[in-house]
Amino acid sequence: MILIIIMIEGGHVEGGEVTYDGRSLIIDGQRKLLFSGSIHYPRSTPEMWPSLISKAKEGGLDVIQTYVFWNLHEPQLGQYDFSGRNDLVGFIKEIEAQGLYACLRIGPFIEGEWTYGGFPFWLHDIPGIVYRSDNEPFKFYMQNFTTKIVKMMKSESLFASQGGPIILSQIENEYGNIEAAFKKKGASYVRWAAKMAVELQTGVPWLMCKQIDAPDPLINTCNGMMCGETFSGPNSPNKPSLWTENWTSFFQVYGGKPYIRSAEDIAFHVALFIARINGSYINYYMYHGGTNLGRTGAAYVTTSYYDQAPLDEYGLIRQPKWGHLKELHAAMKQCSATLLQGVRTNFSLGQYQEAYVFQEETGGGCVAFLTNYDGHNVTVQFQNTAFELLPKSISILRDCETVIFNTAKVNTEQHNKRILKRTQKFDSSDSWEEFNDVLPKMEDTSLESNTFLEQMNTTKDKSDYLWYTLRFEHNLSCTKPVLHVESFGHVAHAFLNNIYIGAAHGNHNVKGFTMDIPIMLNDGINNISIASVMVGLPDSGAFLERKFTGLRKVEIQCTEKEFYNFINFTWGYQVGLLGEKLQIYREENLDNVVWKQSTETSINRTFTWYKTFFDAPMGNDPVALNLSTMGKGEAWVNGRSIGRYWVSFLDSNGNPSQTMYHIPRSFLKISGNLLVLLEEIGGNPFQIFLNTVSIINVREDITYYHLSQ
Ligand SMILES: *[C@@H]1O[C@H](CO)[C@@H](O)[C@H](O)[C@H]1NC(C)=O
Ligand SMILES: *[C@@H]1O[C@H](CO)[C@@H](O)[C@H](O)[C@H]1NC(C)=O
Ligand SMILES: *[C@@H]1O[C@H](CO)[C@@H](O)[C@H](O)[C@H]1NC(C)=O
Ligand SMILES: *[C@@H]1O[C@H](CO)[C@@H](O)[C@H](O)[C@H]1NC(C)=O
Ligand SMILES: *[C@@H]1O[C@H](CO)[C@@H](O)[C@H](O)[C@H]1NC(C)=O
Ligand SMILES: *[C@@H]1O[C@H](CO)[C@@H](O)[C@H](O)[C@H]1NC(C)=O
Ligand SMILES: *[C@@H]1O[C@H](CO)[C@@H](O)[C@H](O)[C@H]1NC(C)=O
Ligand SMILES: *[C@@H]1O[C@H](CO)[C@@H](O)[C@H](O)[C@H]1NC(C)=O
Ligand SMILES: *[C@@H]1O[C@H](CO)[C@@H](O)[C@H](O)[C@H]1NC(C)=O
Ligand SMILES: *[C@@H]1O[C@H](CO)[C@@H](O)[C@H](O)[C@H]1NC(C)=O
Ligand SMILES: CC(=O)N[C@H]1CO[C@H](CO)[C@@H](O)[C@@H]1O
Repeated sequence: MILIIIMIEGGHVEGGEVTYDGRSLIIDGQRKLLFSGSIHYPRSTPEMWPSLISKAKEGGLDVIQTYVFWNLHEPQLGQYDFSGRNDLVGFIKEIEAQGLYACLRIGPFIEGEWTYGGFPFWLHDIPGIVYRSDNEPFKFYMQNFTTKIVKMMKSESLFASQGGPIILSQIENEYGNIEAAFKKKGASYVRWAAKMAVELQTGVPWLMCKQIDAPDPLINTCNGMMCGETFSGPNSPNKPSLWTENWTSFFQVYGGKPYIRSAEDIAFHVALFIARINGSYINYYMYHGGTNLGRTGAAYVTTSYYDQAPLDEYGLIRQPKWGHLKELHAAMKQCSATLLQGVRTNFSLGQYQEAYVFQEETGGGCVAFLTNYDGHNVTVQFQNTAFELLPKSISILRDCETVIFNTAKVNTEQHNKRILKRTQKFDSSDSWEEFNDVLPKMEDTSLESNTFLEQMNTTKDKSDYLWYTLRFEHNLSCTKPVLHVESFGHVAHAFLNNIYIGAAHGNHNVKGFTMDIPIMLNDGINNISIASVMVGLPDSGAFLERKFTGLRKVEIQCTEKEFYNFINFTWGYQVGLLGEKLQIYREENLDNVVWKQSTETSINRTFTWYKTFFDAPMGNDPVALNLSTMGKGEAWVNGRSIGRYWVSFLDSNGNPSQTMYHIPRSFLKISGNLLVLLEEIGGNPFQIFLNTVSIINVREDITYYHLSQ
């Protein structure tokens, strides 16, 4: 109850010693029922943080949870960056200023659909390194970074034990999923990581999520959609049931459809977690997803991240999710004293119906959860009163009498609709200028090798693009040769004798793809150039340091007997595109290349840069580009990347996974904003629209429809 008062009054949270027992976290001697939401600071901008955090607070959250993004903070070994979107301290201080708590998931492996799971790529080149194992080089760098972050938080007095907002920290991340792959070194690594973390003496508990063997005093926690059903509970009776990731939706990949998880379903599982496994901390993953700006998304992950969360990509309230959960939080807070102190009993109310009752031993407080797992309405008798239970729902009864919330009953006021207003079309042909990137020839490349090079180790993640170039003398007799390419990269584009001959791509769920293109060869010398493209680095699995991407095989096939296998030929390599090297997306570098006016013939060109200038839409509404007529590439506004786009990869219904691309307001000035697009497949820039995004409230019985992207 005290917590609620603090929340309503706002202002500074009173930190204090954070401990726990089998029932809950205990902050400054008070038991806590806490609702938490993930908001990742680099997936929005510092200008957006105050409003995101205040909407989270208004939605009934007590805690903001974030990962710490190692590869943003230490892009080069020993060179740190905590500025702008990387201002972790600023983000935590904003949480504190709004009177909320923070949960800091340091990792420093985070997965998180973030490129390379948050690891800086230089880690790959540390001799003898094996990530996330009992391996000395890895442990050295993990400890070094973790220590750096903890010291930074301590020096700003941000742990609750120092009077700050951080009540929990996390070490590692879902390691239980891969621990077995490391055999004995998995278990010893878990023990080392726990000990290392505890020795940093933060004064607040450490968590390990999805880690059933989390050593004392670390708390093992649940991640998933249905922790009320799937969690086997804490690994000690002295630890509380905490849910660190209750997925409000699911991340989206290119080629995939948005995952719509209903407000009713989320509310059901949150209530069940509290009722059935004494849950006292629930975190929504994500509460605000945001945008994978730049090249920060992991393999195939869309630039828009968890747009279906209670706060959408733009930070706008998504109804009915936000409002329904707000009501659930308020209902639970009314009962929190009983939930945290009462004795729980449960009994059957029918074949698919169950009651969970929390009864205070003194004072008489009572809370009941009447659960109906069935898909039909049923009427049950509870304490001599009849209650009608909606299908797949939980009714929450204050004083075990009055229904104060039903998970399946969404308030009809709580609906809204996203409005996209077109403010500009980039259609007049004089508005665009273009530059065709240069196709590298073998003799221009500075790097040669007579075996295929692994892509990530060659690019060092400086670019998504790696060119493989080859010159060979043709002497086969066949008339219908086929270029056959096998790749572990994500996309391949092939050129033969300077002509584009085609592309192919893989998808998130299958490693690798093949491409077969009928070709015509010149007599004598022929040139092949293949661009192998990554759409983010992998972010999961054991032995990430050994992952192999890029081309695996290139052949020209005639007949079964007559073919060239180019695997042992000498190939020339070029990392990245010329425009990237010259950074022509920055205004000061535009003159590094010669741009020409775009015309109607500029449509559908591969590896072409387009630039134009535009004025910001009036007002403060969020801004987005509709790139529905483009193919695949990356976009920059005033020199800052707003992310990769990939519109040509259609989902199983024939729709692009993402057409709207967020331009954070703070990237814009009033007029003369430079927009640069790198288009790799072919698109039409004359049909691009600038939009503002807003929401209006609508009543369900009048009009309500889910607006997809
Ligand atoms: C991290 O390692 C560097 C040397 O690589 C050292 O200078 C620094 O003090 C270490 N930091 C911590 C916090 O251990
Ligand atoms: C929840 O608390 C009750 C006592 O109130 C206890 O019997 C039960 O084992 C606990 N459940 C879990 C999953 O911890
Ligand atoms: C109480 O709940 C537990 C766990 O959900 C279940 O195993 C048990 O059968 C329930 N008890 C009764 C009496 O329904
Ligand atoms: C359940 O009951 C409600 C009214 O209490 C009604 O609106 C709804 O249609 C019923 N649902 C089913 C599946 O019978
Ligand atoms: C990675 O590239 C370096 C050269 O930059 C090379 O020495 C090393 O063997 C490569 N490692 C792997 C695993 O391919
Ligand atoms: C045919 O071309 C391949 C590849 O250029 C070369 O290895 C081979 O020696 C050539 N064969 C003849 C008969 O010229
Ligand atoms: C292949 O590349 C070489 C060297 O750049 C060039 O001289 C030759 O004209 C090219 N051949 C074709 C058919 O493009
Ligand atoms: C390529 O070279 C390797 C090592 O020399 C050899 O084992 C392999 O058979 C060669 N492959 C082809 C297709 O010539
Ligand atoms: C774009 O060009 C490709 C060949 O490069 C062609 O297959 C495709 O039909 C063209 N698309 C449009 C819309 O013109
Ligand atoms: C994006 O633009 C296309 C036409 O260029 C249009 O059909 C589509 O509806 C627009 N998408 C949105 C979400 O406005
Ligand atoms: C780990 C986990 O809980 N996964 C579940 C996530 O939710 C979906 C849909 O409810 C389930 O299918 C998964 O099993």
